[in-house]
Amino acid sequence: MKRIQDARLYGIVDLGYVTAENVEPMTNQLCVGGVDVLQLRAKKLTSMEIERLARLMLPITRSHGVPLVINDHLEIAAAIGSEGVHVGQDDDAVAKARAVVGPACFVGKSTHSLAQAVAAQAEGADYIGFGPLYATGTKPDYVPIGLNDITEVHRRVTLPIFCIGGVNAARLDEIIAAGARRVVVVSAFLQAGDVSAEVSSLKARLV
Ligand code: TZP
Ligand code: MG
Repeated sequence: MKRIQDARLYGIVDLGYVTAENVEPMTNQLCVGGVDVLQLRAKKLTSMEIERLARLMLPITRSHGVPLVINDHLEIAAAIGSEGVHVGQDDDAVAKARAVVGPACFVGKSTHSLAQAVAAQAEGADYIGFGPLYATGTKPDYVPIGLNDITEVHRRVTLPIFCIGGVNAARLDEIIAAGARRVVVVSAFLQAGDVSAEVSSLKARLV
C-alpha cells in the first residue's frame, strides 16, 4: 500500500461528475493512470449509497496499492476499513475523526488559508488540502486563494500539503513554480477523454 507521505497526485471520484454506475470503471482508470491516493466524495448521496460505492471501490484501489479516503463520513470509513478519511473546516474535528476511525486510518483536513493550514497541523491532521487555488465548479461557494501563499504554507507546515482547486494540465507549471509539490485533480481527470492517459501524463510532470 502506498503511503500518504509519499503521495504526489491525489484523485477524487466525485459523484457530481461520475454516475454511480461509472464509479468502478472510473476508479480503475484513475488507478491505472497512477493516482497515489483516491477519495470518494459524494455530497448528495445517502450514507447507505456512499458505503455501497466505497465497497465497490475498495478492491480496485487495494489491487493497485492506492489508499482509499472517504470524504466527510467517519462512520463509513470505520465500517469499511478505508485507509483514510477526510474532514473539512465545518466537519468533525481531527481528534473526533481519529477516535471513530482508529489508529490505522489517516485523517486529512481541508484548509483555505495559511492560518487554517497551521491550525490543522496543530490539530494533528496527517495531511492537508490547501485551496481552492482557482475558482472551481467542483466547490463553487469558495473564494479562490490564488498561488501566493503556497511557498509560505510549505515553510510553516511540515505535513504533506495537497494543493487543490482548478488544478489541470494547463495550470500545472505555474502551480509547481509557485511551490506546490503535491496536487489534487478532480474535474480535469473526471472529464478527460482518456482518463488514465490524462492522469499518467500529469503525474509524469510532478516528479
Ligand atoms: N476542495 C477545495 S477545491 C475542491 C475541493 C474538494 C474541488 C477541486 O476540484 P477541481 O475540479 O479539481 O477544481
Ligand atoms: Mg467535508
